[in-house]
Amino acid sequence: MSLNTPAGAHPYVPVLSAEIQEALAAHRPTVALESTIIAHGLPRPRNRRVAEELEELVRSAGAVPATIAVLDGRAHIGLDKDQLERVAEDPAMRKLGHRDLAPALAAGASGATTVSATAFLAARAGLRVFATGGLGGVHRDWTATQDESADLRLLARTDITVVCAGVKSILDVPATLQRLETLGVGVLGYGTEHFPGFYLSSSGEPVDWTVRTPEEVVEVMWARETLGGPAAALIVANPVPQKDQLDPALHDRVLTQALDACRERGIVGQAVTPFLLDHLMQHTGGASLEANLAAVRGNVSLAARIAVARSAAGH
Ligand code: PSU
Ligand code: MN
Repeated sequence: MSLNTPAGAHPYVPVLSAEIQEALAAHRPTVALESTIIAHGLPRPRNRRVAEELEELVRSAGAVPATIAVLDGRAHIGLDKDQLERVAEDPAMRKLGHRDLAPALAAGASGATTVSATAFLAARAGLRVFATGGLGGVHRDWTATQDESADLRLLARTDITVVCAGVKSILDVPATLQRLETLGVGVLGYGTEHFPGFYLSSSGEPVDWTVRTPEEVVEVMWARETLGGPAAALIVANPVPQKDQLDPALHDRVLTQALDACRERGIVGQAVTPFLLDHLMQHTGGASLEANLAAVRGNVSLAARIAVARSAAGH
């Protein structure tokens, strides 16, 4: 599949930055980064600095970053400085899951991409490693609302390695792990026998497989590619370092309040996740934000090391 976008290419074909095109052609390491965390998951103006910092982390590890977003009806894989700034600052940026991509392109709209939209666009462009904070998943009140992030189903159909700090702890973690098993999405604990808890180093739930180095992750990716079979993502669940985690007692107390506030205000759909993340930040004196950032930084660095190890291994 060719994704080069020569002049005159159809505007619905994703645009790869020149740097990403060159890196892919030369089999140099690349890392996809999502933009919803920038536009809707972090407060302004810090979000812009974080967006730049994450790209810098990838570069300093020897890989090429590709932040992914939709701008004026075109899907971009790899943003320049002005485009990245726009994602962080433009209040008109919508939140786009995979299903929103076609309507957004057709309408000429702009939006940040969630894990589902980013993973899809990244894999389509030939990127194999993707870093985010925490995945979406099954919400705690699923039986009443049926709210399950589209991230899960998309990852069940997409060949990509996603480095994350587990799923957001605002979710029903055991139910989400169960869904991942049903959907055939592989889960590796990175340096841990427990699934991470996003703001917390551990969710308390066990994982079946543990790896300890980027090379071991690459070996699993290689084994999957060689085996073949239906497409599915591989999750590398990388815990936030214990020294950077949110105090578990504070986490549990504030999360209960946040979930109550969400229900009382009748917040539903796409607004739920940004509301809960923001509520936690406000009511932990910013501590949840620091834990979130520590998790994202760790994931981005690890993703870059995996991408570099994969290139070095020649696959
Ligand atoms: N990780 C973070 N912050 C975020 C998200 C992930 O640290 O804001 C975003 C991702 O884009 C993820 C989305 O795909 O939250 C899930 O939203 P929902 O539950 O509405 O599917
Ligand atoms: Mn949802």
